[in-house]
Amino acid sequence: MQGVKTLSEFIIERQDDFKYATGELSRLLNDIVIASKIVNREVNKAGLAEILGATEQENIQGETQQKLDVFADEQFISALKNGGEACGIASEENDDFVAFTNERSKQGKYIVVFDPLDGSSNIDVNVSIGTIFSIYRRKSEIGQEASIEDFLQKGRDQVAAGYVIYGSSTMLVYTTGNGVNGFTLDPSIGEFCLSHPNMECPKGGKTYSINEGKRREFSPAINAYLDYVKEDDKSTKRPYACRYIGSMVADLHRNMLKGGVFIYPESTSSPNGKLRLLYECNPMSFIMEEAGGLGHSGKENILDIEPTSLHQRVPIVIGSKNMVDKVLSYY
Ligand code: AHM
Ligand code: MG
Repeated sequence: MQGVKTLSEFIIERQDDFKYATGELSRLLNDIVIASKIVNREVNKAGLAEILGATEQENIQGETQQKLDVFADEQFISALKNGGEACGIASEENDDFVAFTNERSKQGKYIVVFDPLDGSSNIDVNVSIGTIFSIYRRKSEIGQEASIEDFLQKGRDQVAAGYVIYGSSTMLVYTTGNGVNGFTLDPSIGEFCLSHPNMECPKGGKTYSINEGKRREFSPAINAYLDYVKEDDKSTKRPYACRYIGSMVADLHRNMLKGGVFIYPESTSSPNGKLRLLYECNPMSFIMEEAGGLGHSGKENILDIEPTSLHQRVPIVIGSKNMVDKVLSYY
């Protein structure tokens, strides 16, 4: 029987694939892994915590119980701050970026941006949620505090990106630009183990994911595509199946394994869509592209967009390459 390969072993083994390899990126990834294990533990008992917290809002230490997304945010920030490899972070939960002021962190070469708990409206109903992260080399001088230019980098400049899906099992999927690998958490040993080496997104599929309830607000192009997916045509496996979890990580993870397209388009009430360029669209597009898929805004490749603000939103069409191309053909 072949032994398991843990994520920590894999990260060290692949360290040399990375052009700036000095071990810091490996340590940074390990900090993220530790935070995600802690978040996983809390996510798994979220329902229970609510039952226990129902009569009293304070926990045993007298601390007010926090919302899980705030808890997750704090876990990632403290793991990255204590790790000392990142000079700062930006997250969906914070209005501004956080520059770490301790001396060790100021020497850090990287910044991390993340969505600590994506799909958080699914927490209360026990449906899969996720964490998304993205790592860049800093632009500001080493030894100084992180500045805004460190965070407003194109997705193309990411050095690593990944997601964690807290589903029926917990998985971590990441890339450093040399393919995509997936690891499943074995709760009995508390380790992520390599379960999905060299993940490739199928070029085509028969699933589309979109919040179709908003159809009347979508452009004629998206509406034309939504007519197309419902037509009867055996040769192209239509009509397609619609699957929409409302958790980007879970929808994209399924499409990554089975093929499919995920669309969060512009609409009359949200001209830039809903999803954030830095925390959601860039990391997911980097992973998808590394797996042979594509992420596109309808105007340009997501990874080529020059960000202008931290919480910038962007419409997105992402997933199997041929399916994304088909959607774009209607624009
Ligand atoms: P969140 O970061 O506030 O959780 O929002 C992001 C989520 C995505 O995971 C999901 O694809 C989308 O919002 C669903 O939005 P909607 O309910 O508008 O379809
Ligand atoms: Mg989100």
